[in-house]
Order: sequence, then structure tokens, then C-alpha cells
Amino acid sequence: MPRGTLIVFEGLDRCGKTTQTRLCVEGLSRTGVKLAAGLPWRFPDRTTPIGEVLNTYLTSKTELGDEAAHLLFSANRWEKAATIREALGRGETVVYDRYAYSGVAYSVAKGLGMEWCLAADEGLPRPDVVVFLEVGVDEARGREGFGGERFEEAETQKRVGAVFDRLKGEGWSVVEGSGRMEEVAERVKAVVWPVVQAVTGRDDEVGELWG
Ligand code: NYM
Repeated sequence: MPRGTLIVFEGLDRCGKTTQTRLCVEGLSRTGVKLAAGLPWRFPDRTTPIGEVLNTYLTSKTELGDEAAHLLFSANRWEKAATIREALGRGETVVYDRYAYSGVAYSVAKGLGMEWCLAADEGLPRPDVVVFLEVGVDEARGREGFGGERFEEAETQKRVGAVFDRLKGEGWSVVEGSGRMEEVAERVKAVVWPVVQAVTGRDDEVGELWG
């Protein structure tokens, strides 16, 4: 059976990912693409036991060392890895708000080594497309809600953005995230739709990070 497509959205805090993942799912459901239940899915998934710990960390109710935080963010993805593969295997498309790239970007921005950070997520399902919503730090910080959680301050965001720049590669589509949300959604559709069509026509296995 043809597998589903794994679509990932990445970007800085307040870049519009949450809105655009929702609009992307709505757009895909109108086209009749078979979708996993309850999309968009997101990382961190704060509903699992590990996710609850991450939530208390992100809302500054607990402290964690940088290494421990990194491994917990990664473990939060690993506890979903089988679910993702199963959905894709049933031919369902999956849309994620953040993935392993965020894990690496935020941890390397804190000073951890790139290789060490990459290792924890090695072997996770590889996205077919990474939509990176590009919004300048100055624009993001002016958006409602910026500053509510740990890391939401300009200097950290600039460092995170610099690591994302190093991660951009094959399979990434950088989409200009400023402008009206409908315009951004059209730009997203222009990069996502051809990938969904291409994957639907193939009968291959889902790949693995960091291949
Ligand atoms: N974050 C997210 C990490 O530091 N590492 C990760 O692996 C992931 C997935 O969590 N500031 C950070 C980035 C965000 C925060 O994300 C929560 P969101 O999309 O605001 O819920």
C-alpha cells in the first residue's frame, strides 16, 4: 500500500507554525488526502509523561540540565516514532509542528555539541519535506504571545536561527513567513502539494534521520 507523507514545520518561536500547520491540514483534507487522526501533531507532545516534565521545564516550574533536557525532548519523539511509522504505513499523511531539527537547534544554541545533539534523534522517521517558516527575530518578538516561555527572548532566538541555517539542506523548503496568513498558506501549499503527490505515487519505505 502506498505510504503517507511526513510533513514537518519548523521555525523560530512565534513564526506562525501553529497557524500554518492548521491551515495545511485543512487544505490537505479538502483535497481528499488520507490524513492521520487529530492533526496537526506537535513536539513537544506535552500529553505524555515525558511531555509533562517538558511542560514544567518550558514554563520554568522546574530546572533541568541542558543535556537532560535535550535527551527528554528526543525521548518524547522516540515514544511517538512507532505511531508515526504505523500511520504512514497505513497510507496516512502526518503533519508535525516541530520535529528533531528544533531539538538540535535549541540545544546547540545553548552550547551543546552538534554531533552529540544529532545522535539522540538518529533513526527517527525522516520527513519528506521540512517547511521552514522564515520570520525575522524582530518581527517574531513583536507578535502576540512572544516571551511567554523559556527561550523566548531575542538573543536566544538569533542563536537558534543560526543553527537552523546550518541544518537547512535537502528536503527543506524555506517559506517567507511574513504577510497575511492566507498568503503564507498559499506559499506553503506550493511546496507541500507537489511532495504529497510525488510520495503518493511511490511505494517506498519511510527513511531515517539523518539520512
Ligand atoms: N523545543 C522544542 C526544544 O527546545 N527542543 C525540542 O526538541 C522541541 C521540539 O520548546 N521554544 C522548544 C522550542 C520552543 C518550545 O515549542 C515549545 P512550542 O512550539 O512553542 O510549543
